[in-house]
Amino acid sequence: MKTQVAIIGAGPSGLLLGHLLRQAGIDAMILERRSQDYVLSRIRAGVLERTTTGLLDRLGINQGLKRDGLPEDGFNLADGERLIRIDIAALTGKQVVVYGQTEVTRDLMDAAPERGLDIVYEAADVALRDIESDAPWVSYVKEGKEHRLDARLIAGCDGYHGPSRRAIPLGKAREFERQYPFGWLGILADVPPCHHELIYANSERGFALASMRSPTRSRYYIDVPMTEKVENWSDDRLWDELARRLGPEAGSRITRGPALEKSIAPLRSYVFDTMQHGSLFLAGDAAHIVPPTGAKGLNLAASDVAYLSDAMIAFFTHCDSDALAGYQAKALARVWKCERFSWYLTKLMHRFPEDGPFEREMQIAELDYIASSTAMRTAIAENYVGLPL
Ligand code: FAS
Ligand code: PHB
Repeated sequence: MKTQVAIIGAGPSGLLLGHLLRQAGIDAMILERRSQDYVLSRIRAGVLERTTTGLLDRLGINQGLKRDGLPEDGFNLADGERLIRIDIAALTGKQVVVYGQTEVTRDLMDAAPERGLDIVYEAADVALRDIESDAPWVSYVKEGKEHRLDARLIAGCDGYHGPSRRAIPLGKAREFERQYPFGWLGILADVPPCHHELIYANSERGFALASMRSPTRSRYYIDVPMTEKVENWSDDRLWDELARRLGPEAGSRITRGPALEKSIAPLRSYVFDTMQHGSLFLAGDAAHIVPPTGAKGLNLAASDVAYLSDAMIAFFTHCDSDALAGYQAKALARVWKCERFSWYLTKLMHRFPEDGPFEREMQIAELDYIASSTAMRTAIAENYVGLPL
């Protein structure tokens, strides 16, 4: 089989890239290791920047977004009893939209057949070949049979654990990593949210986040030590802990219900500073990971794809190799800014076991400054709504 761009991974970055290339008349094929249902069973991000919703609008794959997306004018930082509101609409003129990654992924998958975007699910043993040549190819096994897909370019959109990044010789890249001593225990439940906007809370007992998916479906998180096991947390124990950490006001408004999903996600900052190697291009979690505190994971994957699709379209339609060569620098510049913002909010809103009273006073002083300074809230708002491409 032959295509112009072989895409590894049917997560948000692979699907968005596939659709943008198809819209420009460029052939693309996606190889996904898991089944469609498995990919859709993941509960991940929930906040979309304007750059991400802009891509869905550009593709015309925005019916669900328009129907069910919740535009948000602000979000809140809770520090004990104090609630500091970041009025993103007033400070930046922009909003974010709450619309689940699961819904985005489903909309992109559903639109694929009618737009001629081929997705091979349950493609096992994907291996990248001759990536340093102009004729790279990918081998994979489907229903026990070996297959070969020839392409002009390969896009590694296979997440942190995928094969694409590992296909790049380590000597060609630098790795930057910060592991955090805690993970996020999340719960999804069909209960109304305790507040109409997101609340990030830094409490004596630790971090909590009150988020939502719809007026009747909520998503909450607390931080737990990385050694923690989800089975140690009954729904009741988690609801009790959320009420304590979100404070008397928001905590008292929590509606409890059975968990639809409960899982622990590790927190990590990671950058692999080579996003092109020969004919292989990395995008999304395959090249970088941010802690979810800044709601940047999915949005950074989308901005990579905005840059990469433009470069690939210029290459295939105008033989513009410079556009391809320019992808990495553009993407990495935005990656590092989002890494900084996600690390900054994580430092501000979590209690680190190694921190002492001085570090805590630093958090309090920082929150005091945010509460008193429009300039500081504007800086946070600009980063939260999404930096321009
Ligand atoms: P993805 O990981 O989404 O997609 C990669 C795809 O490649 C997957 O479908 C995978 O099955 C496939 N793949 C892997 N290996 C393969 C192989 N060998 N062959 C073929 N296919 C292969 N962000 C937030 O903003 N808020 C959150 O709350 C949040 N929670 C998260 C929780 C978890 C557990 C994780 C891992 C991430 C979370 N994120 C969150 C970040 C998340 O949104 C990611 O940034 C986003 O999924 C990145 O999208 P992709 O780059 O497409 O990678
Ligand atoms: C979510 O709704 O899942 C969510 C929202 C904001 C974050 C992280 C996760 O920062």
